[in-house]
Amino acid sequence: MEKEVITLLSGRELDKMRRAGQLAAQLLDYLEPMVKPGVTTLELNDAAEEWTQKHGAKSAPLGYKGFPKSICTSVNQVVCHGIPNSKQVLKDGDIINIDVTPILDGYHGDTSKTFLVGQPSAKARKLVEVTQECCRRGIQAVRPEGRVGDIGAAIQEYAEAEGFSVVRDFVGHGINHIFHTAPMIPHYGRRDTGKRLRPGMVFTIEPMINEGTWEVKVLEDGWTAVTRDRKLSAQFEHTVAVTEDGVEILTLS
Ligand code: EYF
Ligand code: CO
Repeated sequence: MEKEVITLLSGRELDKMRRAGQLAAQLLDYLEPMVKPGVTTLELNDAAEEWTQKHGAKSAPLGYKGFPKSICTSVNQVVCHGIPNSKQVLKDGDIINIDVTPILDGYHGDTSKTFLVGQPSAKARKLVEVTQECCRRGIQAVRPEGRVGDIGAAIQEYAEAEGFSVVRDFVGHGINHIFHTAPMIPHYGRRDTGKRLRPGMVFTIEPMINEGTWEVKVLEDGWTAVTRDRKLSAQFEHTVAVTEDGVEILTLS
């Protein structure tokens, strides 16, 4: 089997990733006040595209492997890669993950957040809180000379202890001037297994946590992944860099 190469970024490249990451975080901040009952997912998409262009960047998802829009908008039972649509109107009680990836000066900043629309149920709010904490614990598990399995183990242990499940079919990934590259970062697994983490590695941590089964199904549009049991799913994502003494979150607001 061919050995996969994990790129270690130079200081100059890391600076570009920092700038792209900050732009991605600012884009989510810009969209947040628009997330209200009555807005369509296409309006969110179009606002994101306009803002991205105005800031001298490009939307990585647009046209990526044929994806038709600029951001992913994943509502309720949609796990990821939801396609913005003029007919999809947000309503009180929904949860929506907005996933943005601007490309600035050739480098990608990838981040996502699940927002509450109005007043979702207590169960939905708990799922969103636990998913955010899963992302935080995954990031906290990153250290130089640690291993990829440490990240997944931290996420899986917490999610399952809280009564939720971890999606297996989509994982975090290396990211730099390339949107998706090595290493893969599963959000489940065992400590002290998998590839060694080295300073200069940059990747996403983006746990998708489900209310019911971890199994997903891709709809006939070929993109939209939903929970097999149609129960809720939530996700948070950051782009992070392994440093000499720990981890740096590049997409922190
Ligand atoms: C071929 C895609 C390809 N993939 C990832 C490609 O932000 C993202 N992750 O955090 C992300 C966004 C997009 C993406 C937009 C398009 N793709 C999606 C679904 C299936 C697929 O198979
Ligand atoms: Co993303």
